Amino acid sequence: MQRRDFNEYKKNLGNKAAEFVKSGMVIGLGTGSTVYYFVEALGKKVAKEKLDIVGITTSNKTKEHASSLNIPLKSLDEVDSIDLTIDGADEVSNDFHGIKGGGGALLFEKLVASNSKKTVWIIEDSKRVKALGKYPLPVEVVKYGSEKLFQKLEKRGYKPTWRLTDSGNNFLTDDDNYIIDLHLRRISSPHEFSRELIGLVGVVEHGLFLDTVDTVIVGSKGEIEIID
Ligand code: ABF
Repeated sequence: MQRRDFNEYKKNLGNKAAEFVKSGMVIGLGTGSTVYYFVEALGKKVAKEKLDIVGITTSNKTKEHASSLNIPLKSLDEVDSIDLTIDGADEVSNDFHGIKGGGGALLFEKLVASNSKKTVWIIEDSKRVKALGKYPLPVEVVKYGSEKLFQKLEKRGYKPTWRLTDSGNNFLTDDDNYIIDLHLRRISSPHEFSRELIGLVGVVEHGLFLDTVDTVIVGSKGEIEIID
């Protein structure tokens, strides 16, 4: 698919998601290349319609982008709750569970999502899967003892790899933690696996977003499908 078409899909998805935003709302602003277009559309809507909204960001990257568009922002603890969060995802299964964190923002994304009345994911059709796991599962870990944790994951057969920057250093999240990606191919019992991972000392959070999303907006070949 031409890169231009791909970005066209993302733009359509971003514009469609912006239609969900009403004045007076507190909006969770996700992270990723599709959400980028939602934030662009939201910035235009705020300016054109003098929309009275507050954004709660999920990453420094989104914070910089939203600030550059004069979208009013607050931190999560400055609001009572979030009315609507728009975010991306890396994989979405038929039963509406997801893998997120390809962009490294999973912790703040899950914090924002877990404080949102409604969560909407905007994804390109190729992200839809029967079962989760083909996409490497991001696990955010504290630095101290992370080598030991890596070895533990290796012993359990989870095929861990360190998330690295282009220069080969450990990728650091906005919360200054490391990310280990697990190459599982298929996660047969996501809820059980979620409990196992979160039970490991040193794991801060992982990219399994279970029972989280309310609506998925899917873009493909110029069509937009809204699945509730
Ligand atoms: C974000 O959206 C991340 O969790 C995920 O990596 C990213 C994927 O979206 P896109 O493909 O639009 O960049 O929420």
